[in-house]
Amino acid sequence: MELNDIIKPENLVYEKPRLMNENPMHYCPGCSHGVIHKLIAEVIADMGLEDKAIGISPVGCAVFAYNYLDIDWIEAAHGRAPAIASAVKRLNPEKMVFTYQGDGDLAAIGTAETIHAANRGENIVIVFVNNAIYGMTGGQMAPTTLEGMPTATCPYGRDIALNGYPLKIGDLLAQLEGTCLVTRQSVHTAPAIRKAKKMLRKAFENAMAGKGTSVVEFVSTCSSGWKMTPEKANKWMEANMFPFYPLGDLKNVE
Ligand SMILES: Cc1ncc(C[n+]2csc(CCOP(=O)(O)OP(=O)(O)O)c2C)c(N)n1
Ligand SMILES: [Mg+2]
Repeated sequence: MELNDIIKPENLVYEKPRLMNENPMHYCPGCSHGVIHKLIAEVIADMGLEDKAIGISPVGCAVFAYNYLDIDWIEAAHGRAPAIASAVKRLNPEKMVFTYQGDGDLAAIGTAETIHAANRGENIVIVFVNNAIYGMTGGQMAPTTLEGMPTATCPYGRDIALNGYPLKIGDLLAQLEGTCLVTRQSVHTAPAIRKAKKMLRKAFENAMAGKGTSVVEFVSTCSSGWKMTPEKANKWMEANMFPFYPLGDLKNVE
């Protein structure tokens, strides 16, 4: 397209991704899940994988992910998405199979499924939304809750002596032979969204090329659970989450 065409008003329309339907989202204002859904919809369409993508949705705030993206989905029991994804991919190797999981789902009740699927090097993508809290059930402490961070079940802040250390499960997964990509991204700014989209595409390509397990962690906010405005939550995330969960690739095998 020529520059003159690009700046015509009819070409400046910001369109919703084709794979996102008209169902109104249930997410709170400022929630990262909606942006991450959008990126997944865009990358699947960009790669022409509309008929090949199978998502495994979690238990957590993203439990209704299947309501918003018009691709095939299976709903997993809490934490079991990587086990289901393993089976679906093995039975349908030509499909692009991904899980979509929160930190409670992936790093608490589903720790075993996550680690063993990644250690087996299943050719799946794990999309991991780390908002450091159990968003859906009212903001309880998650394994990834930061030291000193207040939640409904640790109102005075996470106490290491009592609750243990926050779990850097991304670092742990990067140590496993079966993972080919473990990357930590965020969607709080336009440049971060662009970078995250690139890495999501790389992960989907790895799954189609049979390179092993790819993990895309999104360091995210939860305005409701954190009891902050969306703007304050983004600032708090930059100041507190990023130093502990630094963005970037933890492992990227070419
Ligand atoms: C077997 C089982 N145990 C517990 C629950 C309750 N439960 C629902 S969602 C959830 C935590 C979700 O947190 P997370 O995975 O971080 O997702 P978020 O809502 O923060 O996106 C829990 C404990 C459940 N539904 N099933
Ligand atoms: Mg969570």
